[in-house]
Amino acid sequence: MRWDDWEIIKGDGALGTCVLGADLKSVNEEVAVTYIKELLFEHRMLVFRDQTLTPLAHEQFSMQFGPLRKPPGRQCVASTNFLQQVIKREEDEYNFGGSWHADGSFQPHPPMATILQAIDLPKAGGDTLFADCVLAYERLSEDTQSKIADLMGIHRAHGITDPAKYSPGAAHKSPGVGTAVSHPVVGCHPHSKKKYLYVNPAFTRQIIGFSDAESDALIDELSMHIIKPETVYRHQWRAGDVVMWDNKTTQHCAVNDYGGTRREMHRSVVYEDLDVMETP
Ligand SMILES: O=C(O)CCC(=O)C(=O)O
Ligand SMILES: [Fe+2]
Repeated sequence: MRWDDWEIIKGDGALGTCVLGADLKSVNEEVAVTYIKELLFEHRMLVFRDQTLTPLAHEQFSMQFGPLRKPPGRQCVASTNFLQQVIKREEDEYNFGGSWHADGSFQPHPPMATILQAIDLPKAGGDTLFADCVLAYERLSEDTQSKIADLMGIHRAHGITDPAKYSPGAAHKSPGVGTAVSHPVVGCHPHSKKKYLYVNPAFTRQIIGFSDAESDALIDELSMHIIKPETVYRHQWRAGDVVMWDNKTTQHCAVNDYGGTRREMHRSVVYEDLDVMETP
């Protein structure tokens, strides 16, 4: 089916827009890529059902949106240069992405999008939660919107030295590792121009100019606001699902509720060309 015949299904709630009829392995024209980008920037997250992407096809599909980068120290899927394997084995306790976060917010230029494909799913559980940070911003009171308008947050990667002990709370309170970077608390999407909240409990460490106590309180308040049920979509994975999210205007959390079972996903991370970086 051609891109202009795809069916776009969207409910009234946050996120979860489904694109039906697309076969991502045959997306190779610029016009189709541009259309997917427009859909992504408008809906913030897209669910493509019934896909049959080989690892190479997943990588090639992703590369059409911008340069790919692989997080250092992670193994690539065989025959690919950038496709990351996200696996939780039967014996593992820690799951990758198990606390609320925006990918790479600790980087000076975080990725534009992430494209995740289900490879091996548990029989039950293993959903991913997605929060709509544009809707979260719009649902703030005007007072809060003006209070946070010019604030900057410091982000830093968390250092998981003992994954089994890792918990979202512990990550938030830990000093973190790596270089600190700062981003506006209220971002402005470079393409849709929509404002979004950009604070997450995994990587946002401090609000510049606030005391530790004030800063913790505001990060907690905004983080809790972002993950209210009205702003969250819960994706129950099916075999063949590929989910693509705008990494500025959404946050996500992989639910770790399938102990003793294996789960495997393939993941590509797309960056923007440096000349079109965000200008909040
Ligand atoms: O495994 C998942 O559902 C999501 C993991 C995650 O945080 C990511 O791929 O960025
Ligand atoms: Fe993630």
